[in-house]
Amino acid sequence: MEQINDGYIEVDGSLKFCDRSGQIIREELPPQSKNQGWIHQAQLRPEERIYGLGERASSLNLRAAKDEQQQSKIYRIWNYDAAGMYPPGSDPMYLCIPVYLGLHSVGSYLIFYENSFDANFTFAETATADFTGGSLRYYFTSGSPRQLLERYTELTGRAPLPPRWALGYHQSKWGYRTESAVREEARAFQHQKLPLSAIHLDIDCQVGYRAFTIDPERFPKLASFTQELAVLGVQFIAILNPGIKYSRHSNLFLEGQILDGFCKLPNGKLVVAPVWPGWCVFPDFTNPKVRSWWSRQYAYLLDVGVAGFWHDMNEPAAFITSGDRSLPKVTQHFMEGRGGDHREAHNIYGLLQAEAGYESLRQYRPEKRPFIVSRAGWAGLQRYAWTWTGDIESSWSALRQTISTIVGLGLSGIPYSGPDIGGFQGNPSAELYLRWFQMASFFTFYRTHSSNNVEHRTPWTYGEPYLSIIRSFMELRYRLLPYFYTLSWEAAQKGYPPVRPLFWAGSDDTTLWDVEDAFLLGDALLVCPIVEEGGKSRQVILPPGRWYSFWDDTVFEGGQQVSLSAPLESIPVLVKAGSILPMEENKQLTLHLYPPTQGKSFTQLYSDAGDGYGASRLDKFHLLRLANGLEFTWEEQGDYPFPYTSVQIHLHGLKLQQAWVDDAEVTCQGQQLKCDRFLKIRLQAE
Ligand code: NBV
Repeated sequence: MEQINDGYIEVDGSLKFCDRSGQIIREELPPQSKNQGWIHQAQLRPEERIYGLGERASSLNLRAAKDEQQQSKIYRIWNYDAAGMYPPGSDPMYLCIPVYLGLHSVGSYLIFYENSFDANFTFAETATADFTGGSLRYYFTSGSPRQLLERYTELTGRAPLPPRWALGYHQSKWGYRTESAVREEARAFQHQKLPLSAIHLDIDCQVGYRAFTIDPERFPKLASFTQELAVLGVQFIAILNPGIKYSRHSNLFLEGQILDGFCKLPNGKLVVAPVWPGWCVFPDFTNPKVRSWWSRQYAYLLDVGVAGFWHDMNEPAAFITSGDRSLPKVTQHFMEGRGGDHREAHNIYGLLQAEAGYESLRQYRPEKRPFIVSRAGWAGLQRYAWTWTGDIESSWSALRQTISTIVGLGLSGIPYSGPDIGGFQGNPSAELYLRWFQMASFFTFYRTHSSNNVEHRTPWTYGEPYLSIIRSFMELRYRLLPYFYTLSWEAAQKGYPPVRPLFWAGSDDTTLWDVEDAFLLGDALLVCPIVEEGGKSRQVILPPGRWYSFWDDTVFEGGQQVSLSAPLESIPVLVKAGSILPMEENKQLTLHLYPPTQGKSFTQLYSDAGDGYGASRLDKFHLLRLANGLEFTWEEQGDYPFPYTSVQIHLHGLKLQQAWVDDAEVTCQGQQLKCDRFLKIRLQAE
């Protein structure tokens, strides 16, 4: 018996991981070898749920999904381009990670296999990991979901703080071809009085779809254009695919050849496959020299003001009509000097490209934080990039699917992700786009994007009343930025994903284990999207505690199923009692207090300049429930000056009668009071 931190391991051919009291958390069967790989199995308890495996278009609890024969679904770990459209249920996806979280009546644990080979996972009576190669090296940890994510990201890395603008709204379209089209789009946002933080330029801005190009004929003055957009508060994001045109007229091809940096077959010939630019060769990102060469390519685009990059097609994807749609498995890779082939390198290809991109942005623009969105990745992608859920079809079931996919990514260590709002392929109805938009207002990556063969899609495409409702959600998103940004800081510190499953609020509450049509945003907000056409109300099972309607302060007691109304104008959003929700508008900070039912609660607010690596501050708020009201204290920490010109307190749930700021009585305006900075506020309320 081997003592470990939170319990012990028993070795008797099988391996038992126990908690301190001796209860089994996980029981593994002896590993078996199979061809060049191996099979690793563990007993699952009847009630056990499984989450994770990176990006999945499946049920949140991966064990619940069945294939057409009603057998347990097989999840493949092999990054895969769905090529233009995928429906819910599709597998594999673009960003697979061999990590999962198990949750049962004794506790929860996380398993991460440090092996990038192709593998199949199934979760029936046993959890089976069937790897086609590589060694059996894995990490086990048990604890609450919070602890699991903290430890997993201690191992694989945490997402650095993004630039604050990245948490705003992004507009994208496969189809922006010219400077004037992009200018018109940015101005239309202004004209429609809609906030906009970034515009994404897809492959149509390029010359012959080639990486690191932006057509100078169609974007004649790029440096002044990116500047012009920046003045409007809009960042310019450019797409990049890893395939390099196989042509002596391509500088990148010549440079990469001199470096001997492209992937080759065992016979020494270049691997050549069709992608957007035509026949392409593929940089071998497993070679540090290739990564540093690739890194240098971003420099001139950074110099002309490109703010961030969008890595597409990096599974890597090729236009091959069947099979893996990628490079041949025999493709040779440098593998940091030890040599290997595509069977091992495939899943880490996008990750290493993202590393090269991230290092480039750190090196060539050190005063700003990198922003990269990558379609493919593997464990640790969070250190370098955000992701989006690719080419999902435009349907109600796809809207619903998005919730599980994003929550599952978060539980796999990837905190920043979002869908193409409205779906990539197809034309959503006005209602579908609106409901999708409302939901996405609470995801970290907030972007409308759509295919080149569908109608142009913007927040104003469907006219009224949709436009006004969307505007109100966008405005809400921007008011919530202090909250989002603090969640980002928390993700950087602890690895907690901002978007969480409901069981995050109480993992021993079995009724929450399968909730996949609602999610938590941080600890304070519970978001219940409308996932059905015509839906005007919905049910949700509430985690323990008291919850307030964000919209009208209606009180709901947790631990039960409640019915919530959802007119077209809104989706149900609830706030947990004890939360302090920081919201901003015109440099004014409003602290929304939701009293704890009893005792104390604690909230932090993180602020800094929004970009760069300068000073920061933490404002720490304590809320104490008293017999006749509340005591609210404020502690400041850090060097960054307080960024707001005024502070307002808004009390929810109790009728505000009298208030004292640092012992001096102040007048209240209804439920609100204005104040400067303070140490202690006493609120008399019932
Ligand atoms: O670059 C075009 C598209 C892009 O719009 C989409 O977001 C990516 O997921 N890209 C895929 C390549 C072509 C897909 C058919």
